[in-house]
Amino acid sequence: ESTHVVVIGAGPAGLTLANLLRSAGVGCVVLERQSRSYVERRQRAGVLDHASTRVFEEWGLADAVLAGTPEDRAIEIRVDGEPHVLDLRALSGGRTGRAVPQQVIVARLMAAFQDGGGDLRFDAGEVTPHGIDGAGPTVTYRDPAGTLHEIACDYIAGCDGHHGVTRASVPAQAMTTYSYDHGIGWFTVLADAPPPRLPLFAISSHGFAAQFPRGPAACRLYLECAPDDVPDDWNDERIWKQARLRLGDDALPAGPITEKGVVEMRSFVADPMRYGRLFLVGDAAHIITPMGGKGMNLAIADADVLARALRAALHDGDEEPLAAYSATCLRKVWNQQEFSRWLTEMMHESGDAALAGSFRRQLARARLDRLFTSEPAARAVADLLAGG
Ligand code: RFL
Repeated sequence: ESTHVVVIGAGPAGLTLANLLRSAGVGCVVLERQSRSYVERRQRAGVLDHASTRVFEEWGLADAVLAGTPEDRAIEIRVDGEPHVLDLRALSGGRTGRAVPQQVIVARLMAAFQDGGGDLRFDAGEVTPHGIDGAGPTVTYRDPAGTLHEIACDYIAGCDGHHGVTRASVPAQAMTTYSYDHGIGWFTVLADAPPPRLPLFAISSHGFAAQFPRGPAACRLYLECAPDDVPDDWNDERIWKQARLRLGDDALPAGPITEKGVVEMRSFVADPMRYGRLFLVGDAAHIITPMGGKGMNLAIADADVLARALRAALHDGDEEPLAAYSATCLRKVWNQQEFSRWLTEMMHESGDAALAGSFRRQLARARLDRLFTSEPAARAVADLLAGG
């Protein structure tokens, strides 16, 4: 069996890439370790930034992916209970994104790919790339019946997330990795409780909190916590009490909590995002904290760059864009890492003086205040949220 590209992993990176390759007329097979229902149920991100919406529009996938999804037009930053609204639509010159849960995007991308005859194989065990530094790589995997398969290909796309098999198959000396622990914890819950009117960031001396819509009837809460907290430290009563306190809203409606966990507030970047005929895409190459909402969007941006480069290589024999793939993606990755770190520092230090000391708290408050009093400063944030 052979194809042009084997895509390993069916998250946002792999499914976006697979759809774009289909649009480009490049054959591919997608191998996913998990079952279809597991992939469809995995809830994480909730915002497609403007740059991601442009990717789907430019590749003719706007109807399939974006139809009916609400505009992400503004955010609220609540400081000690006082609301400040940033009108992202006005500040970015209309470059808004869409508020849409990750699992909705994943389900739509899966449907679009398979409706068009795409080859997507779930429950693929022991997926292993071979010969990535040679001219003819292969990928082996075991199907649920236990049969071993081998697919020969021109290129392999590693879209298998942070703990996948592809980055691990690159020799350590061939890649520089950067890792950063932000020194804080975020406890997160998904709840079937009314979402806030706007994505809400709240700053107070009680600690940072955020509440984001996840569709019309659910929300995600993030609550700053100790980095070594475990989910059992947070029962429902503590969750809603802290949410009300930090959001400055005694009447915040509660609802059944459907998922809880502690987010690792860690960043990671691998450079280069390529080894031989293997290209790393999305979380396989880099992770970023949820602050700023860029993880899924960087995965989609990488997929766009790679699809264009593979089309040029396979259709036109032009390898230049593939040679530039890593540098092109990493410029955006580092820009967004900086933005995410900047937001994290500002939003945490302006609340909690214990975190960085009283002098830095005043600096963080000045940075925040600048967003509400200087239009150029607010525009810079809206521009970064739009995704460049
Ligand atoms: P994914 O989504 O992890 O998908 C990887 C896929 O590869 C499969 N896989 C394998 N398949 C075959 N063989 C193997 N050996 C395999 N190993 C793994 C996995 O089963 C999976 O299907 O990576 P991808 O596609 O790069 O997409 C990245 C995004 O999912 C991720 O960046 C975001 O979810 C991050 N993230 C957020 N991003 C945002 O843009 N905005 C947000 O608000 C946001 N919030 C979040 C988040 C991530 C979170 N968690 C759980 C880490 C909130 C949370 C809580």
